[in-house]
Amino acid sequence: MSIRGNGWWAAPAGVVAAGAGLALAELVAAWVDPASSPVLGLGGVVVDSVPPWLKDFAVEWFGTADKLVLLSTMGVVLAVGAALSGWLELRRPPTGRVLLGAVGVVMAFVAATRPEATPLWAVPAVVGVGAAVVLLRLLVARVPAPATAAAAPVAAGGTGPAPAGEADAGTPAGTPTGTPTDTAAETGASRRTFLVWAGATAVGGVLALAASRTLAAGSRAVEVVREAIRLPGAATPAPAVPSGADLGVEGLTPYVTPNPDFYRIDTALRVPKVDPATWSLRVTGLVDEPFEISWDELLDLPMTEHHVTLCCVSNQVGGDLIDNALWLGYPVRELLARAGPQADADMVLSSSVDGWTAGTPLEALTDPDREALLAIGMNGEPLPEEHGFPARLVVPGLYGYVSATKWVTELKVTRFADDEGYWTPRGWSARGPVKLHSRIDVPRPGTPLEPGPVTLAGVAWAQHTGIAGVEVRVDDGDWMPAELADTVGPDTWRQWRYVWDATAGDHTVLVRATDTDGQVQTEEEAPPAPDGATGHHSFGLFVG
Ligand SMILES: Nc1nc2c(c(=O)[nH]1)N[C@H]1C(S)=C(S)[C@@H](COP(=O)(O)O)O[C@H]1N2
Ligand SMILES: [Mo]
Repeated sequence: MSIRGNGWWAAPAGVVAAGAGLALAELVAAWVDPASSPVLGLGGVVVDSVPPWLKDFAVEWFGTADKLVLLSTMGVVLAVGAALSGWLELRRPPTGRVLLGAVGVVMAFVAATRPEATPLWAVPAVVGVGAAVVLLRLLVARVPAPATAAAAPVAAGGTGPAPAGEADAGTPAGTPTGTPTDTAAETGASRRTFLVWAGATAVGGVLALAASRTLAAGSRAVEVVREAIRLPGAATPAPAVPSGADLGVEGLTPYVTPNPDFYRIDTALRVPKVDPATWSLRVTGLVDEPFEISWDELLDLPMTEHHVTLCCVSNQVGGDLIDNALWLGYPVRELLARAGPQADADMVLSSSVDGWTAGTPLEALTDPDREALLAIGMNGEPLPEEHGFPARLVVPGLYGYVSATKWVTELKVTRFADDEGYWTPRGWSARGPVKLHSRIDVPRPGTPLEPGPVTLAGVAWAQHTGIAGVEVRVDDGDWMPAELADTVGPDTWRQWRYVWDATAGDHTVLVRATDTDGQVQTEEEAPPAPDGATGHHSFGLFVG
């Protein structure tokens, strides 16, 4: 064991070595497959193992930034581990290298066992961490000795060859150095040597990362392909949105959500890049005639357009993980009819290119009165990449986690008894019909209000059943009927408005909806897991 220094330089040496190695891994991954990045692979495993309460917490606190938070946290953990490996390598070689190597083995295993992986996906981790191990040795060997320790002889019987850094500094291992002046000069020289090596490694890492980004930008080609797509017109167009669907209240959520504002939820740390030219959808499982359909074949089919409000099961009471769009697609029931589901089937397990799956009741997909679509268009343009380009499922009335598979490539006809979607073994219900709900958007809590007429407004939804009424209550008053906006049909949310004659003081406002079956939204509070939150959206307002 060498007793050089106190680890001050060894820790950054570890970080630089590991960082450069991971940057090299990114470069190799950009060439193998951008999704084979060991960091993304590790992140994917973390995402896949998150318990429901933590997922809820992350979505609630960080919203769509939850992935950024995850990747930053991973970065910090990896940096601490790398620093530790540097320190260990200095104190007890080769434990630092062993630690890095062990992490590398885990990363290679994880990358190669991702749902969409090929064995080749282990290569970036192996190359990157292999490089990190070598760099760690090279850098730690050049860690400058502190002025005091430099004068002390290295313990006899030290393991391994003399670290190269000592040779560079012109001090043979184990030889006591000369005068204090010599020592200072040598320490300065060895520090320079170390900084040159560490700096060169860091620069190499940055260059590798930059090169990997440039290579990955090649996959922007998919965006170019997307922009060139001219969507076919709808054989069955959607009814026009009535002008009364938008009440025009300032601050109220628009009836149709513009694509850039549409909420995004998925487990993908990197948006899958799917080229329509290589995309196809397979219909398999318990069917008489399994088949596969290409992008060009799909585009030739008669398309249907339909407004559907998509909602996430993780949505909290009053939450905004819900939006409405006009979808263009081919009815899933036609695809299923062509395959011919067998009598004992009751579920369709749809899968995405990234291995994510949803289990949807077969009857919801074959129902002639429910426009379950294999969607290719969203609000008049091809699906945005983050919303499933080139094709996804949209099923009115079901939460996204059991229906809305993005980047979909397979519909496997099966049984609930035999298969389960991604979220079911993670604490979420196998079936997820959307729950009746309503939300107050205007005014926002904390808005200064004056006594007199105050407009309360929001949205209410009961997808595929339809909203029949919305009522508002202030404090302990009666439930007062709100004005309902128009809608194209039961599959979308509806705006509502109520003009409240506000009096000075503190008040609590509540909202509840009634669906067209006469069911009244329950006040009973339930968390999102396992099958959707319930309770009245309510908050305090001060009028003064
Ligand atoms: N491939 C894939 N599709 C997915 C998911 C996912 O994680 N991966 N999440 C689902 C969930 S939970 C929801 S709520 C909707 C959200 O769709 P959006 O991101 O277009 O709003 O997509 C669904 N489709
Ligand atoms: Mo969701």
